Amino acid sequence: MFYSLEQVVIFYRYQVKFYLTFPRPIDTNIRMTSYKLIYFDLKGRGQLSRLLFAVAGVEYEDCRVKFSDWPALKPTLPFSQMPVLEVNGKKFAQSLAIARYLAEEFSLYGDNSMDHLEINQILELLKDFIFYLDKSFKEEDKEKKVQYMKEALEVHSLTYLRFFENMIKKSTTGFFVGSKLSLGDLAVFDIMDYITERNATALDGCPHLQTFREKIGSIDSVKEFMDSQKK
Ligand SMILES: N[C@@H](CCC(=O)N[C@@H](CS)C(=O)NCC(=O)O)C(=O)O
Repeated sequence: MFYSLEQVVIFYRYQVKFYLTFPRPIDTNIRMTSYKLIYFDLKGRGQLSRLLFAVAGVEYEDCRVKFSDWPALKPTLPFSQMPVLEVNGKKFAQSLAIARYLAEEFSLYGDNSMDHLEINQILELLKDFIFYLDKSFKEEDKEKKVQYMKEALEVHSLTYLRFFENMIKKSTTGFFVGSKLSLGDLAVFDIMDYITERNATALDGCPHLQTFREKIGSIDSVKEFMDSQKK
């Protein structure tokens, strides 16, 4: 069956009029992603993800577990450790995997695979440093525990801060990767906060990192978040 041009025009006119008169109803099946971050009431390995939520302005449940509730919660988590991120009720673990996922969701993971490589370089460096903190956390002998923490904060931290200082010194944009804020910047900012809270002079030999810290710390969302974390 063939339609005349006139019939086709009438048909489309009618359709346009119909959609203008009866706009499509809002799809009630579209659901916002719900996030719940589960971690101790500490900065530690959970803080980078909290910072990502704050910078992205995305709502989430910041579930802070009391030490007294931990033994009961531990066996219910994927790898019996925190942080854990629940996405629409499904649980995921490993702090850096969570941070990467959130950064990707919030467009804070750079623009291409080269940016990802540069960001991951920073995250892996961070992991290498955290090894020394973990050495202290896992030690049961009290004297050794204190000694390992001292070494982590006063010796090893300086090595890693120096790496970051050299990287940011070469940056022409003031950011670690590309020309905009990314997970790489937030990861370095977060570890600097952790270290300087425990070793106030750690950044003394790192003028570029100090400038970087001021720059990131003065971003409204970061400043508001950091102020909210002071106890
Ligand atoms: N590689 C894991 C390590 C997780 C981890 O060591 N979590 C610690 C807190 S920072 C924990 O859950 N400790 C309590 C326990 O193991 O019972 C990650 O990055 O998430």
